[in-house]
Amino acid sequence: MTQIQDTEIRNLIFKETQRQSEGLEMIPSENHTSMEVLHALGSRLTDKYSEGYPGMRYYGGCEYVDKVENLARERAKKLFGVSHANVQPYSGSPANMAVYFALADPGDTVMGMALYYGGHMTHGLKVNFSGKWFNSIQYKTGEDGYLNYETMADLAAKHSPKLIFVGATAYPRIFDWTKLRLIADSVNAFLVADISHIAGLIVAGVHPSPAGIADVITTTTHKTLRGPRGAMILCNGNPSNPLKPAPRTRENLPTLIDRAIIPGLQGGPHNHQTAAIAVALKEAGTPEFREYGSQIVKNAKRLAEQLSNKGYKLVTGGTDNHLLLIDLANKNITGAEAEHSLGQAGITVNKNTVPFDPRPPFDPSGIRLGTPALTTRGLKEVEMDQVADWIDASIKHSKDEKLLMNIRSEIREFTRSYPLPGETTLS
Ligand code: DSN
Repeated sequence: MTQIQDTEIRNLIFKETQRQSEGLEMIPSENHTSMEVLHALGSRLTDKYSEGYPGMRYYGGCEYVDKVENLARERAKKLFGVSHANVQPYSGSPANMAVYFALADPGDTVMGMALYYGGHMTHGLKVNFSGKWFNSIQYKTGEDGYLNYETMADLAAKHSPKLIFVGATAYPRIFDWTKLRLIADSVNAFLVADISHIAGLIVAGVHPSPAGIADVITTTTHKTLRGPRGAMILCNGNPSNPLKPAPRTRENLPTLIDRAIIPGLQGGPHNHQTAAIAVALKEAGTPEFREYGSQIVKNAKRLAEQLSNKGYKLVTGGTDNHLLLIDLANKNITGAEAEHSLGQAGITVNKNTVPFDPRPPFDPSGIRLGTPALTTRGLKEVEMDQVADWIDASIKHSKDEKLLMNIRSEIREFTRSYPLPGETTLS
């Protein structure tokens, strides 16, 4: 394990590793990175300041971090099929903030998917910067849980947003980028695709890519893409000197984005994070990763089928991607209670609102769960049947602590056959 001499922290790292190893991590935005990614994160690159961009830094000694960042940028461009990549955003929210900063002014009208219908805070939630600093128009799903493109088009026509954010944290279906482009074009808005949840699926070819359709793509790097915590902003256009301001045109997107990150919002890039992103991007370019992405979806579909057969009400009736959103209203249990009992059994999920949820966000009706991390450990469809049985039993018998402990033991035994990446033994 770790060489850290600080025993308090070392023990906590050990405990967390053990928790992950002996349980089933099913929060759909989480994953298990490779040891190569972890090694890059724990490297001396963390010591280096390098404000600016490769070849244009405000600090000396950047000859190697320049090469690291260039490698990350080149790999991102190739993998996603775009001409420009900024790999410096510290994480997803700062990446999205940079896009607003680049393409809109405070007070401008922007449009995004409501958090409680599957969107993200930075897509215009009233208490987030995106809803406080901008005139945020929020679209919802229809009663069936699907995005309704006609309603979105009407909303855009009515409000003429300057930019439209599309992307989700709890939407189990495919995005139709072409329809979304038409909506954005109808009001001359920039279209921003936040693919944080589905980036790995896009790379694997099991979800359509917005590259060449959306104006800007943002993504975190630690979800289905299976890299370190971090984010990227991708676009096309002609980069010019990021030290000089540029008019807001599509041609200038690279410069607008780069200037929004620095000097607009951030200081020194996290070079250890950039190196780990580069490593993850190389891994994501392999045939094994394509196989992985495709298996994530197969596993999610199988789990959806099994849980539906057991009477669970899945939002939209199933899934096209890596996640399931379950409305527990018919199961006489709240999302928070289910999160708790599943946690006791060793299955980590999160409580989540469902569309038109009658309950409040902190005590919602549903749970959100997904297959990226389990698929990394090598679980396939047949194992999803067992996982569905454990989920069902833990929800049905949520008050039976003895049963939950028995399931926990079964899961602990089961997971010994599915080690975390690089894990041989815990002791
Ligand atoms: N926290 C992320 C998620 O769980 O989906 C979104 O930022």
